[in-house]
Amino acid sequence: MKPLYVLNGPNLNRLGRREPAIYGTTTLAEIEASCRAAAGEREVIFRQSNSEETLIELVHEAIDSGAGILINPAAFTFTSLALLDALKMFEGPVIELHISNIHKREPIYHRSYVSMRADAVICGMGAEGYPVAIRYLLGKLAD
Ligand code: CA2
Repeated sequence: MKPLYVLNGPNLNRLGRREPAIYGTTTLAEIEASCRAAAGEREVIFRQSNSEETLIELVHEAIDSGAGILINPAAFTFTSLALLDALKMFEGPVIELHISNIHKREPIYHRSYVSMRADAVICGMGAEGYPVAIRYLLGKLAD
């Protein structure tokens, strides 16, 4: 059974420590645990990188060996055509996730390149969105 890739973009390694009013108090390690619990038997490859290049290489890895992608691209959401191009090469389900509700924020956060490829977008559910997205991916893969 191919794994699920859960990819997290820049600064998300600092979750739980700064700006709790926007991003909550859950750490990325706790989010990882919630993803693994939701995935059950399905392997989860959970990664965070501050580098666009590394995230693109992880998408390439998923293209070769992943069943689905859950990605919180953080700031690369709004800037990275290269990440969008990589995701377009992936044939399985792609979920874009944001902890905060990006549409409630400044206009600069409203235009997502990644949404042009994502099959579904979750935002504003806080860290709870991650296990919801994992369950959705498992359902899609079982269809
Ligand atoms: O809400 C999200 O998950 C975001 O993807 C987070 C990004 C932001 O650029 C997106 O608009 C929405 C920023 C992540 C910044 O990471 C922090 C981590 C801890 C504390 C403060 C910021």
